[in-house]
Amino acid sequence: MEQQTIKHVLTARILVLGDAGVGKSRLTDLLAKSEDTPTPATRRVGDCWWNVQVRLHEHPRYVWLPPTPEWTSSSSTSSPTGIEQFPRRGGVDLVPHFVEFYDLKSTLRMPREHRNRLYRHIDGIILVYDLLRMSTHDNLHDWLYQPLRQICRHRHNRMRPILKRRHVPILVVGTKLDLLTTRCLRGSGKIASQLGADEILVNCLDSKSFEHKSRNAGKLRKFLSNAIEFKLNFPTTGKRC
Ligand SMILES: Nc1nc2c(ncn2[C@@H]2O[C@H](COP(=O)(O)OP(=O)(O)OP(=O)(O)O)[C@@H](O)[C@H]2O)c(=O)[nH]1
Ligand SMILES: [Mg+2]
Repeated sequence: MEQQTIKHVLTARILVLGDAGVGKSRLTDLLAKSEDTPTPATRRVGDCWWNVQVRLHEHPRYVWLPPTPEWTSSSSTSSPTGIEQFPRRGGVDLVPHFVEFYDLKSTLRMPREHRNRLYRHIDGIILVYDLLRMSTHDNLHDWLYQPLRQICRHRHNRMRPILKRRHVPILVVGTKLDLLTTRCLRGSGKIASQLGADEILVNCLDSKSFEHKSRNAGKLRKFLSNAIEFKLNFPTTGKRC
């Protein structure tokens, strides 16, 4: 296991976007809650424009171990030389990372330049809509446009949209599942299938919505790991690390 000090722990930044009142803040409370950050005071990080909450995420990283020769008898049929090929061996290291969730305070009108400065450092995006108001789902395309432009320009050095290629990881969350009485889900018309992203439907008021080993927790873990991979593969140049 690699020796790490707190100074070496990388931070992935996740943007939480959606219309006012869809449940971004309640959802962020659930996402940032962990064994290490059980109370709001332990996970809040100050920022005047954003509600920022932080948690730890253990990212599995595959490590190769040095190859070791395995000698077999000369009559062995598995290798014509009597020596097995040097088999590659490996194991999985769990590397801790900080994850910061940036939840927009929609009552504040933030200068565009200020927003863009954050967007270029974003490693994952969570799009939030209210299952009872499908107009909030349709507005997600608009929410995504500016952050994607900044990420394309500063992480991929491209002006054109990169949704066909490896884009920044995106997770779509529909909230207020507890209040939903009829099915209003539209399958292929949904933004998640257009983006090839995972989607989670939740009740943000239920503290068990992301319970350990649940399906939602699995999707969240996969998304956070993808965000860390994105950070490592497409680093930004700038002051933040
Ligand atoms: N029943 C139910 N209520 C919810 C759910 N998610 C959020 N709410 C309620 O919806 C209201 C708005 O939730 P917030 O989390 O403040 O919404 P927001 O997107 O952060 O809103 P702004 O910060 O104004 O943009 C609050 O009264 C929440 O308690 C949910 O899944 N189920
Ligand atoms: Mg809020």
